[in-house]
This record gives sequence, C-alpha cells and structure tokens, in this order.
Amino acid sequence: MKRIAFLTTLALVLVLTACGGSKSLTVQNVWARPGVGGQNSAVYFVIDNPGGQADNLLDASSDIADAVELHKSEMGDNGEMKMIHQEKIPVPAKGQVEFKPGGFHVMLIGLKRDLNPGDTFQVTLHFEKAGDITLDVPVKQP
Ligand SMILES: [Cu+2]
Repeated sequence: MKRIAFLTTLALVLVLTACGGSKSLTVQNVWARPGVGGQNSAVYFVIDNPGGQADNLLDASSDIADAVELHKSEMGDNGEMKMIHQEKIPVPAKGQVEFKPGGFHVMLIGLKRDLNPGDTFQVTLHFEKAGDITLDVPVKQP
C-alpha cells in the first residue's frame, strides 16, 4: 500500500512540473565585460531549456545602455570578426544555448555609466513563450 501512495505522489509531482511550463527556462553563468561610460559592453550566459517546448529569445532590454541588441560574432571571409544583429535566437526543446565571447551575446551600446568588476546591473530577456526573465548581471574580467 505504501508503494502505491509513493507512486501517486510521484505522478502528481510530475504533473505539477509539466504544468510549470512558463518557468522551465533557466539562465545561468551570467556575466558582463567591464566597460567605460559611453562605450559598449556585452552580456554572456547559458540558457537551459529542459522542457519539451522550443522557444525563441526575441529581445533584451536594460536601462544600463542607450540600446540593447542580440548579436552574434562570426568570422568573416577575410578572417576579421564581425557582429551580426539577430532578429531572434532559437532555444531548442531539451537543449542549451550558450552566449559567449566569439558567439552569441547581448550587446550593450552606449553605456550610461562605467562597468567595473564587482558591479551588478539588470538585463531582462524577452522570450516568445517563457515571457520575461530578469537577470542580475555581475561584471567580471573575461
Ligand atoms: Cu555585438
């Protein structure tokens, strides 16, 4: 009898977890490059999507900079690095997307103040299905 009660509880937990769909995305390993007021910086992190539903990162916002854009760094034909504005960044079901130097990043254009190591500020990510996720971003040396 005890075993059946346990299985029932387990099934209930699984159902509750499955219903928490909008919170299934997590964002970890968040950090930003140091920067000087008026210049640019970038934010990096890892999006983890353990759920069965694919999502898209549509935009990001922050009051730390004049403009915030989703970018991808790519090697150009002549070996130079170039940054390409991304309309959206797919987050596959049961997958991860890594934002890192040389790849995807959230570009902060026109910093409103200096970003020194140890500072923190907030960035909000806007997902198509999961909605808004606000991050506390620590500034670190790469
Ligand atoms: Cu960029």
